[in-house]
Amino acid sequence: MEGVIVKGIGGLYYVDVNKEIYECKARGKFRHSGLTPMIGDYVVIEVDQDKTGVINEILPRSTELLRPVVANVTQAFVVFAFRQPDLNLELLYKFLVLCEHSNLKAIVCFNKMDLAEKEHRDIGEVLKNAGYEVLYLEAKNGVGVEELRKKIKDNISVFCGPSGVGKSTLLNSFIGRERMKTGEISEKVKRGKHTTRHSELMQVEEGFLVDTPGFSSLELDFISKEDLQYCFPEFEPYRDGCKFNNCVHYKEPGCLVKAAVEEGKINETRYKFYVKTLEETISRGSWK
Ligand SMILES: Nc1nc2c(ncn2[C@@H]2O[C@H](COP(=O)(O)OP(=O)(O)OP(=O)(O)O)[C@@H](O)[C@H]2O)c(=O)[nH]1
Ligand SMILES: [Mg+2]
Ligand SMILES: [Zn+2]
Repeated sequence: MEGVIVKGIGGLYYVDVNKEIYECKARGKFRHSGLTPMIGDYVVIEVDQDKTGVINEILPRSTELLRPVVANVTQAFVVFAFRQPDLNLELLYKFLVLCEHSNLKAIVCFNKMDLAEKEHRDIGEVLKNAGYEVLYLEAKNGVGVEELRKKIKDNISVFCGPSGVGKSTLLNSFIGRERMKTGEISEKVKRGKHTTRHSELMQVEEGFLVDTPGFSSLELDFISKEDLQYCFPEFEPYRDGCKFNNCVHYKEPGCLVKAAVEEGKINETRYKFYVKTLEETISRGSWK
């Protein structure tokens, strides 16, 4: 049978096969080959009558997220607030770079709009112009939640963003009803910050959701100088026209990306963030 690992605790993996859960061990061969099953893995299992079984095969992963450790995530709900906590724009941009680098579709979710001011939406506009989908939400009041719900189907989606922005509130608004029914409300989810100890895939609307704890900082030091530009989707229409084909859109002459910044086609703050990140990469040296 084929299923997806929804939870892993102490060497046991819980595999969902059409909404039935099987408790499985991993074959020893995985340990020897250094391949560890991750939640999100699509696996082939062999089961006994009592619904326990073994994982025989791990199917190739489309993506591998490391914080939290989840395989095959297809999209990220990047949740931020403008107030409580105040928006850390640089951190938001870093999350978006990480999503691009990890091959995840990012959906920017500005939550707590009940506390935001009108001008704050200008930041959302910048991101829309860069090619991102942007949603405005009030998780506490259920505003915008239905729109987000529509995006769950057929995806493994991860909620990420800083602490206190409302990730768990959003997730709970999706799982609440279904969990209530079976009387197994996850305390781990409710405790917010402590969710991650054992991450879990939660099935909602024919898709899976994963909560994560809030991050207050993010290092992008694993992205090379050459790769960084590909994490900025708004550079795409221009980069092939640069004078040098190895242009990183920094100090090179004949750079169409820089020209687009000067013409106001690419947002200057976004470009400045790119340059700052690039300079950090360069100063770390070329061995990375
Ligand atoms: N004003 C307002 N408060 C909200 C909204 N959504 C959630 N909150 C509150 O924000 C607080 C933090 O929410 P959580 O869902 O725990 O935040 P989190 O992102 O999961 O935080 P961590 O687990 O620490 O990363 C809670 O007190 C929520 O009730 C909203 O739309 N407006
Ligand atoms: Mg939380
Ligand atoms: Zn260039």
